[in-house]
Order: sequence, then structure tokens, then C-alpha cells
Amino acid sequence: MKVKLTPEVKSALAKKKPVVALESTIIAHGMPFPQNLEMARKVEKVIRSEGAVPATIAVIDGALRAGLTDKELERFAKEGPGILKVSTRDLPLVVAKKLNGATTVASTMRIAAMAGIHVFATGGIGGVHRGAEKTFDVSADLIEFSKSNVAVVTAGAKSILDLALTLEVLETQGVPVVGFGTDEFPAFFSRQSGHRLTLRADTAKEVAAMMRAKWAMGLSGGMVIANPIPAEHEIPAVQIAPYIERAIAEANAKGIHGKDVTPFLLKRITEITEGRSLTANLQLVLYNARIAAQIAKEFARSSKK
Ligand code: PSU
Ligand code: MN
Repeated sequence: MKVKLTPEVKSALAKKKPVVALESTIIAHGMPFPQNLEMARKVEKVIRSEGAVPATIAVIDGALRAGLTDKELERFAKEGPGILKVSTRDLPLVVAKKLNGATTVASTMRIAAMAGIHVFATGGIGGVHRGAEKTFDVSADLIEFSKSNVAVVTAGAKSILDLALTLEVLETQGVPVVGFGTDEFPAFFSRQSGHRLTLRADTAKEVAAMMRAKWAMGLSGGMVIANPIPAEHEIPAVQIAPYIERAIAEANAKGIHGKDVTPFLLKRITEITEGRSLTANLQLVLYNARIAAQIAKEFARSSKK
């Protein structure tokens, strides 16, 4: 099956120019309107300003798509949760029934890899939820990291997750988690989590070299490029922790489960912090997009050799 590309993305890939994939669940389910639309547009702008081509990924009328028009971005932002949240499990349904779907990190990685895009910028990745020893709630994002050859630039993961277990699952699957300018796994809103990393890169060039080395030896699967939120925008862990605890307690009390857990927690944290978390979220996504564009440029340069 082919991914439907916009002429811009198609031409960039044919000429081996840098392309950065973006997900659409963050637009439809990760942020409220109109901040989600502002984020989607700004992220594309940042990637262009760095000299790379943005390719937002989604399923539209059953077609796997890389590159959306501004009208399509607007539609996903406005319809929000009215659009299906589509992880890898859900791809067959939306394709067969010719539906629209907002892709998560997992399904975005898969479609990006099918299109030949190897760098992807997002906010936070899914992971092992707290209490997973009882609920078995482990995001399909982690499973896809063992399959698709895509480097994902993320501000780590929100502490709605059990970060220690998330890192263990990634390690088991042989997924490199590379601290970008850090020795610690960042916790999304906060630069620090207390979880040490063993891999570190300080430049985009170093990341591109690791990507090349990994795939050259047939070690298939993705990489996590853990890029801490800029210091001026961070919300220290001690401040955000009680809000996260409260949101998780509410989710448990309401019996929220399955694919609704993550969107529910994201929404409640935004409400509880009266939008402060949303500002931090926007800033870290923009910064991830910038670093992803730089990595895509270095990776494209090395593939031309
Ligand atoms: N974490 C965030 N923001 C997000 C998501 C996760 O901080 O928008 C979204 C991403 O699309 C991610 C998905 O792939 O939630 C994970 O959902 P689940 O936990 O149901 O696998
Ligand atoms: Mn889940």
C-alpha cells in the first residue's frame, strides 16, 4: 500500500531532501481548539525555517497521508475528538472503511517509515501507565519503536506514565533512548525525572550518525531522541506532580480505560493548570520540531554520500 504524498513532500523525498513527520493525534486529541491549530501551523513553520519539509501524517477518507493542506489541518483541529484516534491496531478499520483518523506516535511512525521518512517530531510519547502491573496499559507506541525505522524527537514522557517501566520496555526491545544534551530522561513539562540515560548526543550530526549505524547493521526499529523542554518554559516536577496525581485519581474514579486514558489525562491537566501546561506543551513541541529538522538535515546529508 502506498502513502499519498503532497507534491512538496514527494519532491523532497525524491531529491533526498530533509523531511520531518508530525502526528495528528496531538492535534485532534492532545490539545484544545484553537491552540491545537496554532501549534500545528507553527510547527510546520519552524521546520520550514530550518530548511526541512514538514509532513503531517493522518488517514483521510481511508488514504494514508503524509503532508496535509492547511484546510485539512484546520479540520482536524476543529473536529478534535470527533475524529477517531488511530493507533496501529485501528489502521485496518479506518483504511477499509475509508474513514478519517488522527494518528498516534505508533501509527505515525509506521506511515512515515512506509513513505521513507525517518525523522519525526512530537510532544510526548506514550508509555507504560502507572499501575500497568494490574491494567496492562502499555502504549502501542512502545511496540512500534521495535518495528519502524524512525527517530522520534520527544520531550520525554509525561509523568502520567511510569517512566522507569517505560524505559525498561524500551531497553528490552533494543530501542536506543538518546538524551539530547542531557544524561537524564526528561519528563515532558520538567527537564529532569531522576532517571539516568546511558546514551547521549550533543549535536544533530551525532544523532544522524547513530541512526545510520543502527540501520546499517540491520537493527530495525526506532530511536527515542529525548530533548528536554527549554529551561525558560519548564514547569518544575514538584509543581506539576500534584496536578498529575489529581488527574490520574479522577481517571481511576471515573473508570476511564483503553484509548481514552491518555486524552482524558491531557485534557484534565490543561484544565487544572488553567492553561499553563498548554503553553509549556506548545513551546516544547516547537523546540522538538527545530531539533528534528536539524537531525533530518544531517541524516539527508549523510544519505547522499
Ligand atoms: N502524550 C502527550 N501528548 C499526546 C499524546 C501522548 O503528552 O498528544 C498522544 C500521542 O499521540 C501518543 C498517544 O502517541 O497520545 C498515546 O496514546 P496511548 O497512551 O493511548 O497509546
Ligand atoms: Mn493505553
